[in-house]
Amino acid sequence: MERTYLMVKPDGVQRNLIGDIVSRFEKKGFTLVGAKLMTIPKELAETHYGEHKERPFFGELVSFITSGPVFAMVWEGENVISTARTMMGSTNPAEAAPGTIRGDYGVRVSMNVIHGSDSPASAEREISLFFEEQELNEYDKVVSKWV
Ligand code: DAT
Ligand code: MG
Repeated sequence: MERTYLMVKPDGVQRNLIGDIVSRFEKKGFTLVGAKLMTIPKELAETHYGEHKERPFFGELVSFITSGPVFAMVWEGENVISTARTMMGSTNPAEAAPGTIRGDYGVRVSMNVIHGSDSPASAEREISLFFEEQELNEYDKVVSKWV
């Protein structure tokens, strides 16, 4: 079963959006396999966002993501990586469709509420950056045959 790494960013935590965001993925039919509130160390932030190292906004991105606690999560389900990206909406909240998380709650690209892995390779990489194997829970839900 596919897994993805999702994280409510510091703006989402400050704005009390953890519950709403978790609720959206629960109601959709995905399974939460791991979660924790954490403040990301600078080195981990730089590794996580390594692909953007040369971008002009890299410094701002790292300082924002380390500025307060994030809610780090691993979710499981069929096509969860791409479906979660669809539920998040476009990177720039100004262009994100209404009904998506960024479309409903974001204004600025630099504070866009949520992160989600964009491919199977980045999901695997990001899950192992943020979670130890024993923090992830393997379990079945009775409802799983219905969704
Ligand atoms: P996504 O988070 O949708 O995967 P990304 O990987 O292209 O988007 O960029 C990572 C984060 O960097 C993004 O969520 C917000 C920030 N970012 C992207 N483009 C930016 C820009 N032009 N100015 C400021 N921050 C930007
Ligand atoms: Mg990305």
